[in-house]
Parts: sequence; C-alpha cells; structure tokens
Amino acid sequence: MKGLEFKRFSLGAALACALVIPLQAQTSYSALNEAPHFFLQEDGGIIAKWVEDGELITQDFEPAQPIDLPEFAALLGEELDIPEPRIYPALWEMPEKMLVLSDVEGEYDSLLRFLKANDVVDDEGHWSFGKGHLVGVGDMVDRGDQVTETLLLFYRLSIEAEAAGGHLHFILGNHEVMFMGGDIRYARPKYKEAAALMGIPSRALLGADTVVGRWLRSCNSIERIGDLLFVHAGISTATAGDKLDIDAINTDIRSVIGMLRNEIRDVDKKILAWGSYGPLWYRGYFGVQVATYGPRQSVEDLDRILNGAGAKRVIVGHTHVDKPTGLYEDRVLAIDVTWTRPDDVRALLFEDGAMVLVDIKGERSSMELKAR
Ligand SMILES: [Mn+2]
Repeated sequence: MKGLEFKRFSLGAALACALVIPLQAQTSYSALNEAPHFFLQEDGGIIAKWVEDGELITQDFEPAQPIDLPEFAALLGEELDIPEPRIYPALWEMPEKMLVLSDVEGEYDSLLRFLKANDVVDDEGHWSFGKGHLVGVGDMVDRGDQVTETLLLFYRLSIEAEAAGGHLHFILGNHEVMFMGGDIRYARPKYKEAAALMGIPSRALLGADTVVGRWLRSCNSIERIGDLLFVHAGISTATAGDKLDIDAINTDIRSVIGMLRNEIRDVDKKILAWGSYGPLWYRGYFGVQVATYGPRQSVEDLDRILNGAGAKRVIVGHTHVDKPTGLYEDRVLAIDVTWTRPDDVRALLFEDGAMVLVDIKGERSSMELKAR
C-alpha cells in the first residue's frame, strides 16, 4: 500500500517540481524494517537478526540464555521459548472447541485482531483458548508485508497452546513450501532485501537452522481432526491413490522442504510438493483452470477418498471464495477468504458439536451444514 501511495505521490511531485520532495518521500517510505529471525548455532546459542530503518541489528544469545528482546515483547512475549522440535501427529480427536482459518498471507495485524476478538488470545496476545485448537490451513506467508510477524505469532502460540492443553495446527500451504524453497515471486521485495542485508539467500530466512524454519518442518500438510480432513488445496485421486496415506504424504513433503521444484530428484515427491494435482495446489473441487488442475472431481471419487481417510468432510483454503462455502453438499468446506479486507474475513468455529462462522468483531453467524 505504502509503495503504491508513494508512486502516485512521487509521479505528481516529479511533474510539479524538482527532486527534493520525491527523495524525502522515498526516505520516509522505503526504510526497511524486518522483524527478528533466530539462527540456531551449533553450540546451542542463538543469533537474532533484524532490520531497523535499513540497518541490520544482530544480537547473540549464549546457550540457555533467555531469548528476550524487549523491543519485540508484544510479538515474542517476554521470553521466546525454543523447545526441541517434534514432528506433530496427523490424527487428532475432535476437541471441544476449534477455530479454523486460512490464507492469512502476511496480514499479521488483522490476524491478531481476529484472534483477540474471538478469545483465542488475550489483550496481550497470549493464548487464552485453553484446551481449544486453532487450525491454520496454509498460506500464512507471501503477499503481505508482515510475514515474519505472522509466523512468529503462530510459532509462539503453538508453544503456549501446548502448555494450556490446547493445540495449534499449522497446515503447510504451497506458499510456505515456495518461500522455504526460495521461490519468492509472491513475497514483498523487503524479504529479499532483508536477507541480502543478513548476507544470506532469501530461503535461508526460513532455513532448517532457524527457529521458525525448523518448526515449519515439523508441521504437516494433511491432518485429520475428528472426522474432518484438513489440507491446503485438496486431495486429487492422483494424491490419494488406492487409499489416502496421510503419514506418507506428510513425510514425503517434509523431506523436500527447502528445495525448489527443479532441485527435487524424486519425481513422486516433486509432484506431491509442487504438482498441480498435489495437496498444496489442486483446484479440482472448484472446476477452475481445468487445463492445469484437471476436471472437477467426481462426487464418487471424493467419497472414496474421504471414506478411505475415515473423514466426512475436507476443509481447504488456497482457492479463493468470498465467504466460507460448502461444496459437494458440504463434503468440502472452502475457506480461503481475503485478509486484506479484514471486515469480510470469516473463520469456522466448531463448538459443542456445532459449527458457526465468526468475524473480526467476534460476532457469530450461522452456516448450517448438511448432515453427513
Ligand atoms: Mn495456496
């Protein structure tokens, strides 16, 4: 937004007068700021790097030294916990309450407002959802200019949720895999610039040796919670094969994170992580761009895949909808709404055996699901 405003302004100014005004404007608009990245060191220490007004700032933490950056306390909490990573399970019991959202795309401010309004976090941004579960169905990165903030919030909440007996499910989307592989076509230029200041390639911002990048590598691409299946884009018959093997798909995608499409030698894994029929890209529930994503999946195939996975419905992001929409008589719930219009965002709240929509004011509206 700011970039666009500047362009409009500077064009007018350049026509009207000399260089002075656009240059001043550029100084105030283009100063680079980037939230901290935490690089794990072999000795157990951590180096934090962030950018303030175009200047790289580095802070070293000794092994076991608390990670406290007062300047970023609102984002990180007073101390950032860094537990040993573990691969998250992919099969879960249905919790008593569960909020499901998708495709935040770096819109951290709206995400935080949304979570506060729906009592997932308190006024200070700490987990207040108790034993509830929060599910993000992918594409939290790219497009927006607060990608790092968004990921750090999810990372911190994953730890706080666990401590409260709840859980945060971060399902990987194609944009997480793209960014981690170094395909940053959809990222703001600031990320490339920040990486350059740190002397690393862009993908190293979420490398396996970073706190957030390591955590993302422990997340799944497909999970089943109760009788609901969660996947970023959808499950094609090519992905499912005879019977959907959730664990194998998670393991295979995990094994090629950090690689670009053309760096992956194993064809099956390449197709899973980057292919248009893969779970992070498929659009076959929607019947759009059929030349790339194939024809609309038949209800018979959909039922066979769901039955094979022990699920009644599948919840997806990735393909845009104006509001959460049930397809195939609510076998598919599509929830990729636009977070750049926060007032239009709706997420799914499952509570007491029912589902409602919630908005950024915390207001609820009904979305009657067809029985399955
Ligand atoms: Mn996507």
